[in-house]
Amino acid sequence: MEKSIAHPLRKYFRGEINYTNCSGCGNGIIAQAILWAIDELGIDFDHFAFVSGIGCSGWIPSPSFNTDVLHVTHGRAVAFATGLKLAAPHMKIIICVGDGDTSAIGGNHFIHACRRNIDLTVICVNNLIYGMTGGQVAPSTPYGSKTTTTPFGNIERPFDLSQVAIAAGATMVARWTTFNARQLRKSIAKAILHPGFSFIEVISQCPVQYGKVIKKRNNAVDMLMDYKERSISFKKTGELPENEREEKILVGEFVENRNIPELTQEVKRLRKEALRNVGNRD
Ligand SMILES: Cc1ncc(C[n+]2csc(CCOP(=O)(O)OP(=O)(O)O)c2C)c(N)n1
Ligand code: SF4
Ligand SMILES: [Mg+2]
Repeated sequence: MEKSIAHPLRKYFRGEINYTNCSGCGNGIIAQAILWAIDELGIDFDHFAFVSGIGCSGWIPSPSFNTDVLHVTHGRAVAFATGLKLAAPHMKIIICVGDGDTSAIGGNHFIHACRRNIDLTVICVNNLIYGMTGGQVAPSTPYGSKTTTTPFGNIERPFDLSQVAIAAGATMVARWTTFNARQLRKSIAKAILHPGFSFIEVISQCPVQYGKVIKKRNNAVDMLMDYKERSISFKKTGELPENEREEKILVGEFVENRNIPELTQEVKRLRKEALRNVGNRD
């Protein structure tokens, strides 16, 4: 008799698993990395809440993950998550957002959350483009790229999103590509336990929209092989000749600092102090 074996991550999904991503999209690798990290940590899934932006990356947890998932307006995922964390500080909150959501419309929310060191984990799916809306230029799109809105080539220099997070004060920052799935999973687990704002940037293939830009349309394997060849630990960049550095994708855990006060703890402390002061007034 044929036996059916359930996938070990099946328990984290509600009902039918119904992903709308194009085939070959990096979002599936990232969904697995998140769920494997949670599985390894052994924390009850009910203690997690996910907040999604608008964009293909927003559909990683929404509506499939079988816990609280807020799928909110474009650019506002970090703002919603900030409110949620302040109202329910015991929850582990993971935000799934695109590069456009993070650094264009949501740029201000993003940098201020970094500065506040609020205990949130951002998984930023950096496919270097607006995937969902048809392949428009994003603040992360490489210089010179011909996208639907830059048909003669992008004349703006891109943000290095991890460096923006570091400069704005995020206390844990890591970057991997979807080729580095194992390292990604480990960093996500670390980020979930990190008592402060953690930012995980994942360079991820969008074979359909970004594939058009680099002429590898629908070829996810070529894109993954490209990540394999071009990614290098940021600790080794000194060993590279200068003319080779630009081509490389620097990966690794850039920052981990546990000595900065976390925002919800600061609010708790302040509240206690305020109540004590009220009590001492008369
Ligand atoms: C307020 C608002 N502005 C614009 C849009 C249109 N819009 C939806 S997703 C998106 C960009 C998606 O790019 P990104 O955040 O990188 O996510 P991806 O699809 O690449 O994962 C835009 C401009 C919107 N839905 N709401
Ligand atoms: S458009 Fe790109 S990012 Fe969006 S689902 Fe398709 S492959 Fe993935
Ligand atoms: Mg994108």
